[in-house]
Amino acid sequence: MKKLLKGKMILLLMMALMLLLSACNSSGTGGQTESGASSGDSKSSDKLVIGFSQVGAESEWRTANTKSMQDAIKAAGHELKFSDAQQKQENQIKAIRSFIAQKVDAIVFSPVVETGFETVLQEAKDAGIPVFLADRSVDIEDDSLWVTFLGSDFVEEGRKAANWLVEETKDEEGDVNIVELQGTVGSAPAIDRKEGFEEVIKDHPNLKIIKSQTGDFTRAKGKEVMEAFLKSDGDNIDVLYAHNDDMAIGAIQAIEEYGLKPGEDIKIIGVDAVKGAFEAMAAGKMNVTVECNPLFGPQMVDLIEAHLAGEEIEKRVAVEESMYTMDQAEELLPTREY
Ligand code: GZL
Repeated sequence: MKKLLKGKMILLLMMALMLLLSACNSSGTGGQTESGASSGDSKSSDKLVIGFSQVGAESEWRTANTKSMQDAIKAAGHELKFSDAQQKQENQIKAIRSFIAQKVDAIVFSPVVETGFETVLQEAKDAGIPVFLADRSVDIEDDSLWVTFLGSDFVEEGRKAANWLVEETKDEEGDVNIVELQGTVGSAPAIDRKEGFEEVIKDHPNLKIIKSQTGDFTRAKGKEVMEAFLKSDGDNIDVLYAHNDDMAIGAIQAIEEYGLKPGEDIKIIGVDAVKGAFEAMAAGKMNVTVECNPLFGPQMVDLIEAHLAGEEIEKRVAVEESMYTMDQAEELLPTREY
């Protein structure tokens, strides 16, 4: 009798142990909690295949952004399929179609211009592949075509540039003649940085944009267009507003070759806050740069993993940024990551 009882006790204990083990196993594998958020690891822990269609390699900013994205995707253990569009829209459309054909888990896309992507983004949606906008956005009504837009507020960057100039010239008599090097025609940063700058200077009639032309975000084109500005208005130019530091650096070369002192005879305003701008400011050749932070790779990977794990994602996620002036450059230059 005793033996029978003992045997039953052991059986009951074994059954209880098995029940306990199976309960632990189900709660530890990211199962849903009441709140709907995933329990435990709230991100997809599977190895993902991520297609990344990048604008190009046109600037220091872009190179740093590409590295940030590539390093973050690799560090998270995911596979990256990368495409450099060389600033051509048709190459981005081809790349996205290729990612769809390869059935990637997610597409990250920095649109070279705001329009002309509806069809291919609809194709990605029809294929059930989520699209994440990085850096630049698109001008499309149907915002179901992308999960989120992670990037800077370019209009605010334009306002910051203009507000610095308002403060810098508040005690000056007469007109302040500005030449503007715009970014890539039709791109979100070019459109928005112009909008933000003009929104501020419209209340200061002495601040006048006398020439404005695209330098396509590159040093070479920035230098070429600044040479033309100097040829037509050289001694009448007080300020350069460049939509990125690379064009400003190209323009600085043109100003020196023309025989004027950049940073003194012509004040230089750039955007991005890349290392080249800090070097120019430390040399006294540039006055201010508005930060546009490219190092959001880890943040983008977090957003992709959270979305694929079923979490709600904000439609718009802004990148926090600052502004740096000539007097800060020497001290900050060694600390700059891009
Ligand atoms: C801004 C980015 C712009 C940079 C340029 O987020 O899209 O493109 O300002 C780059 O340097 O070419």
